[in-house]
Amino acid sequence: MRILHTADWHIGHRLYERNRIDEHRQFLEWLLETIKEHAIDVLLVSGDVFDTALPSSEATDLYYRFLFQLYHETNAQAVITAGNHDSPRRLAAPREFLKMGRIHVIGGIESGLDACIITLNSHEANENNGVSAISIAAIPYLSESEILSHVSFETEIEKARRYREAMKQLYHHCVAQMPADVPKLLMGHLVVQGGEESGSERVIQIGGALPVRAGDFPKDVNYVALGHLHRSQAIKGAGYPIRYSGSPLPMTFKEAEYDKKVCLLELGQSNDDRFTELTIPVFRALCRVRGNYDQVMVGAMSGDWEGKYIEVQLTLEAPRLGVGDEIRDAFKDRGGDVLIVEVQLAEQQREADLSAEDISAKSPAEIFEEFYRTKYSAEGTDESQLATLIDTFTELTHIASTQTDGDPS
Ligand SMILES: [Mn+2]
Repeated sequence: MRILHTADWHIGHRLYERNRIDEHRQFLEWLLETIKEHAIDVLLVSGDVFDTALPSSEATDLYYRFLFQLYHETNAQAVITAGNHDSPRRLAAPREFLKMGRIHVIGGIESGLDACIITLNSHEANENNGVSAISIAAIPYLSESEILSHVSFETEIEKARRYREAMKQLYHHCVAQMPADVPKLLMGHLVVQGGEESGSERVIQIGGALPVRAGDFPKDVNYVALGHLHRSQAIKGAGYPIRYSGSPLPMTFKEAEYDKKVCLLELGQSNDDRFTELTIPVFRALCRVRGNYDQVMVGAMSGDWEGKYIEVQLTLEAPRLGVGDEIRDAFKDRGGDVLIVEVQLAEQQREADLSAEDISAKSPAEIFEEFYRTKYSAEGTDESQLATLIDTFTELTHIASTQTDGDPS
């Protein structure tokens, strides 16, 4: 049985006001071809289908056209969950109708956890190494308030612990409800400790809730298909693959520095599973150009910028009027579209380099203290309050670094 895992499509996303619908259209065309080519039985989409809770008609149209093609042109079934960017109710509104097309959509958990457990049968059991059914816990994004009842006397630390504990219980409950003798897959749209953010995720759990750890997921599971972090990555420590597929499009210029992927899982008999990654083509290149004025202009005039989006990080000795337009025009002459010109004065650049050096020599508590003093300097620092805060901060970092029942590497 062949499973394809993807997440964080963010259809409708705009990059500096540029519409990316063509990139999404090309991705979904590629995805459909990939599903056919690899004879995929089940497509998993682990949240953030759309970029906003109220997607445009253009974005909605693209999504439903894809679902129709998936139904019409392939034998694949699909399981789609809501992420923090989606409206759970809106995404799940056509669920009964989509079910007729082998597409299962889970928005929220208001109908109970058992409604999130989906058992799928394969069309061609014999061709699929004898694996004829799988069970999937399709858990959508759950906010802290959804999963924790409000108890006002709890400290923040207790609350954070309870979130982690609640998520752990939730997955254990699901696995306990699943048929014993079929492969088990878990879905989730959350942060698992050890995962690397890339800055575009809008992670709101962190800071409040303690992240779930690899070791919190139940045993006797074949694969965990995660969404939320946009960088494709594996989380170690469970004895089976826990993967973030990552987003198919780079959401920022920084994210364009690594490959975008979908995950292919082939379930075999007696846990003989095979896992591979498929690299998604780049539909529109995102390029970063750094340097002083001369370097950037030479780069603009000598490069091939046709169809590319460009971020320029320009270092100037002194402020200079109209420099942004000059740079935009230079790239435009060679087919490039400059989305942003970030100007930094050489003096600031040197200061930034210095403080970056500084930071690596300091302890987290020292950095926290500095941050606090800078942020609240105008109000005058309450030293005893600051001392208490530093103690709490140290305690928290201590908890984070000593609880190693998972493998944080
Ligand atoms: Mn996302």
